[in-house]
Amino acid sequence: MKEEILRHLCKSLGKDAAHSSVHDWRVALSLALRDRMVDHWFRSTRETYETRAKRVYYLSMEFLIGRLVEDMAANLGLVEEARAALTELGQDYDAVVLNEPDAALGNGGLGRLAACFMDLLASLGIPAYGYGIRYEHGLFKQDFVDGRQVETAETWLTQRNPWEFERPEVQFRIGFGGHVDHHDGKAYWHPWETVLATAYDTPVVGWQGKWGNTLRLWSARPASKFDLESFNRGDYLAAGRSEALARTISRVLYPDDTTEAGKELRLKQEYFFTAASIMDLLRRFLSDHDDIRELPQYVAIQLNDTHPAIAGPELVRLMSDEHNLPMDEAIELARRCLGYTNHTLLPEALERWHVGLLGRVLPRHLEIIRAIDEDQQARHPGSPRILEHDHVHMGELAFIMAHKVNGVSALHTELVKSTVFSDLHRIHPTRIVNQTNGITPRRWLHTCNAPLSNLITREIGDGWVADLEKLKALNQRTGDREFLDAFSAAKRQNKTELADWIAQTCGIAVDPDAMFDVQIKRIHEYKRQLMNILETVALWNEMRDAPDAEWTPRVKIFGGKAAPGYHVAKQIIHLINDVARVINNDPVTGDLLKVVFPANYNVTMAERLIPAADLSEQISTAGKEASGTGNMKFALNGALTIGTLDGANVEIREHVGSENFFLFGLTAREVVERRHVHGYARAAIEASPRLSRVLGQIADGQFSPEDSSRYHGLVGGLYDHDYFLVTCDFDSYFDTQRRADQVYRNGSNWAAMALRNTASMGWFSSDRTIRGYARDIWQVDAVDRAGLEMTA
Ligand code: Z2T
Repeated sequence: MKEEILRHLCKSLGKDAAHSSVHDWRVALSLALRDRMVDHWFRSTRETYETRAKRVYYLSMEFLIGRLVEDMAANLGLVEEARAALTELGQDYDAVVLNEPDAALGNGGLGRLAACFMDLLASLGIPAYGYGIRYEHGLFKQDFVDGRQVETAETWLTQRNPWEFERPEVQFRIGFGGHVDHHDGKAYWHPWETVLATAYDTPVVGWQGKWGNTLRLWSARPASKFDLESFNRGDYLAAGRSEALARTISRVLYPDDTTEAGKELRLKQEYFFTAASIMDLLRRFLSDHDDIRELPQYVAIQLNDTHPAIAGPELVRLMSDEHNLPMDEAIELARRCLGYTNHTLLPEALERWHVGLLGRVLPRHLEIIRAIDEDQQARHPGSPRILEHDHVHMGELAFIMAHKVNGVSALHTELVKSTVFSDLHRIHPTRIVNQTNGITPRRWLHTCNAPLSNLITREIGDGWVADLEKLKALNQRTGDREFLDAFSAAKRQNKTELADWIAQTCGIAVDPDAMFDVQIKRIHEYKRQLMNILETVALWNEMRDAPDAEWTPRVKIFGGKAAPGYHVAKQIIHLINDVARVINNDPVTGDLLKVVFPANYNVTMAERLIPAADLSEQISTAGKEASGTGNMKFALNGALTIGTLDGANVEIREHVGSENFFLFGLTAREVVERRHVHGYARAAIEASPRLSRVLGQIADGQFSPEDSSRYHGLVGGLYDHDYFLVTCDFDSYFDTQRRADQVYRNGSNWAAMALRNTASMGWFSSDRTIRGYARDIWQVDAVDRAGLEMTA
């Protein structure tokens, strides 16, 4: 390893060890690790080719990967070797690892899920490709200026990316606009502008390095040959168009998570990567099959939300316009290849495109979408329409073009059936299935939490890393004082390290013995960070009223970004920072209460915070969070959850036991009913002196003395239209927090409950999730080349 690192430093980077920076060492280490992946990777590709195995294609606008060095080293079993090599070379391994920028090609849960799935597909030996966009700029960087969020461009590619292989020979021409000619019963699309999609491949090797898949990300280039022709013809504008579009199309990730952007460039991004991926997989299929009718036996395409839903019409277009299949046969064939995952019920997130816009950008696809709509009407008269009120509804399109549609938690899937897609569900009663989300135990316990991971391995061996259900054996230790002490000591070590980091980055001293209470996720009204900060103020009030009472010291930790155009979310960030400033400087409460909000929450920060958390905040309005996956990461790392009956919380609570979960709040059904009660918010506030007091303080400017009306709008909104029922759940949330305080003060009971959480989370491994997709949707075998035990 040492020699390989030195060789790359010298031969690949052209650097002399004596004059190398931590960046150079990091890139050299990455290249040395990448070398070790390549053989596994080739072998996998060859085997798939030789056995003509069915391939899975996971199409996703987002892959929220984070750092790769440690993950790759861990999967290859080379962490200790790499550490030793760098140490011998006089370098600090941890500093080298920390030098890597996060690949932040995603907004939140949806993109992180795609990244976890890539790990699992490789570990289970399923031949698979992830397809997405190689954004030049990932999710924006967040700073706080006077407590306000300020965004700047993220620049992960300014340094070289050692993981990827550029594939200049893999190129597809992607057309936009223009017109369609029809003659002799055939359609000919003449695009107005064209860009080239070129591929960058990152090998993804699974646990124990036995199998490798490819993450292929597309980058846009000007279609230069085309340019030159136009240029020579004197059509300078056409030449410039391709340049301009190519420069923007893979430039930046849209920063909205669950609100639809609806912009032309976004539609072009969606078509760009989807079309390139479909052309690529068809080319691969046709290189060793003659009959396109066999496609569904060899190809499963999964659509990660509706962002790649244009895959349906694109497949139909290629099969009918280029391979001369009749339209209805093309539709049926495409359907047998496609699966669609729905990730949200929020109406503002459901993608719809104005027909004018879609017809302008993709004229042939609009014709095909009309044909699909008619085909559906002919077969199922009265079916919901794809085209309605001058809009193309991508949810309906994806549903109709997929043979399976899945939700991401049990509750979410039931709501998909009974709300957004109730009519389509009646027509296609077996199409909707559930696949509850999961997380990779490699990154989210083994690699991010060494103290706990080592303890578990000492106790039950290391089989749990590949088969997380093995953690169940820890349930026998919940009465074992000595083990519980060791379990608490691991948590305590993580908390000490986090406390040091908080001191360094935020300049706030926190007590590692206080309860670390963490809410990290995108800032959104439905996730109710607002309720959390209101509860913080209420607790502060009561601590000040009786400073000598028996309090459980708390550190309230927040992390998360707001979409740049989401005004209310940005106000919530500002409020949290304003409250933090006041509370953290209050000598009366001192160490009893601190509020910490480090800027620029990302995957790397999650890997620090989650292992150190005592309490996990999963407090969304019931019925709104499709699943959540952070909730799983916390419970796996031995945090107790305070949460509502929402998303996967429901299933987590069933697995860990209701006595080991702090439940509060209205149910999804009660939420819907409560909204019908006239003046429910005002009534709830008036019934709660505690909440009234807090809202009064905030509205009066007690936390914003320089601008006393700053939160009039935010507070007024709660009185007038508290759509997410912060006011209705506030009291039960506050009371449940105090119950958590009590249990925490009795430390041994807390540790036993936390251990039950860790021991019971095996089912939430993405092993189980991916096996579910393989069995119910893709019809492929999980071959278990990593030696995992087959349980499904
Ligand atoms: C996202 O992260 C999620 C849903 C979206 O709907 C978009 C984005 Cl970027 C379009 C999240 C859900 O909010 C979350 O509950 C879920 O756990 C996650 O997707 C993965 O399924």
